[in-house]
Amino acid sequence: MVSKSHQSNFSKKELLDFYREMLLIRRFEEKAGQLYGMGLIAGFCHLYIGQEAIATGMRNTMQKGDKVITTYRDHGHMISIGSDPKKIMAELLGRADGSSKGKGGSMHLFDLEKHFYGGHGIVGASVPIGAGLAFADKYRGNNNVTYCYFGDGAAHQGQVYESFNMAKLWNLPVLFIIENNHYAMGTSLKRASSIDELHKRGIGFNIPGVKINGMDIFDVIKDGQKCVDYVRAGNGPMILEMDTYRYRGHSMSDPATYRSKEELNCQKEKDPIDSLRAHILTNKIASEDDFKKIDDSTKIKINDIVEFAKNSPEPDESELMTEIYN
Ligand SMILES: Cc1ncc(C[n+]2csc(CCOP(=O)(O)OP(=O)(O)O)c2C)c(N)n1
Ligand SMILES: [Mg+2]
Repeated sequence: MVSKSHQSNFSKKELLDFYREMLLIRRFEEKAGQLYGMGLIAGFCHLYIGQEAIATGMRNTMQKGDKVITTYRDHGHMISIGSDPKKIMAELLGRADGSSKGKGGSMHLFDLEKHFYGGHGIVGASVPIGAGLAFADKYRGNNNVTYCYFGDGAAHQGQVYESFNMAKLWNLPVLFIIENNHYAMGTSLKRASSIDELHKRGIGFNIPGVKINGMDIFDVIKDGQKCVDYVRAGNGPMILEMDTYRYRGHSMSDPATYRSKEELNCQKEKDPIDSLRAHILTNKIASEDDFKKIDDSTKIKINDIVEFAKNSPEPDESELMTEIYN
């Protein structure tokens, strides 16, 4: 269990809101997994289970106008930024009421109004695009920061380093946030990387980096906030390596036989949602009864989300060739 002094800075409402949001993401993902198994979701689907503290924690450091861009493991980030989960689920089911009218699917979520710029299926693609978003803000002379997420596997891509160079050269207001869940599909970081501390990958570009415990929402917020402040103050980019773990396989077709049960169970002991709940209960900030209410209302919310998505029609045939590259 987590036990650090900075936890006490949050009100009961804030703490329960963190819990509520992370639980919503987890239950949403579990439901998406079930619906995939039932054949209601087609194509690829990558779940965020285990990594919830990163999206929820970093969202807590954001200001109005800040942007988010991420990979195909995007459901949790889009929920966290305040997009309607009903539209997200409808998008997963390829329905007309989906956030991209059912044409993007799980990997290509997008919400311009919330400054959420996707959802990208190409490994590493969020990085140059994220640097470009930050360039636009710098050019416009505003105070916004771009939160640019990518994985440990993506951290080996050439385009990432071209972007690092330009981002530092022009001191762009971008946070490069590596969600290091230690696996890229079935390949462990240990087998693929010459160093295991990915936050040091910016040294050659003069970009500072830190490693953050991504399983602890309090660490994410505390350490993440320092980095955001540094970038927002005009110092240029920073690299945040979030140490995390995904509980499920890479995507729905991956039984994850490349890692041991012991390894998985060891990681689950650090579960971000359970730890927060334990912290709140131990410190008598809220009661079991408060949690039961949240757990029950989350169940109802998920049912409503699924009903909405299932009842949404398939996109009309006339939509087939609109808003796509052809
Ligand atoms: C350019 C490119 N190469 C390969 C792939 C196939 N691919 C999809 S996900 C993935 C692994 C990426 O792992 P990581 O960056 O650690 O992200 P995670 O899935 O762990 O969140 C690969 C190789 C791809 N989509 N794009
Ligand atoms: Mg990974």
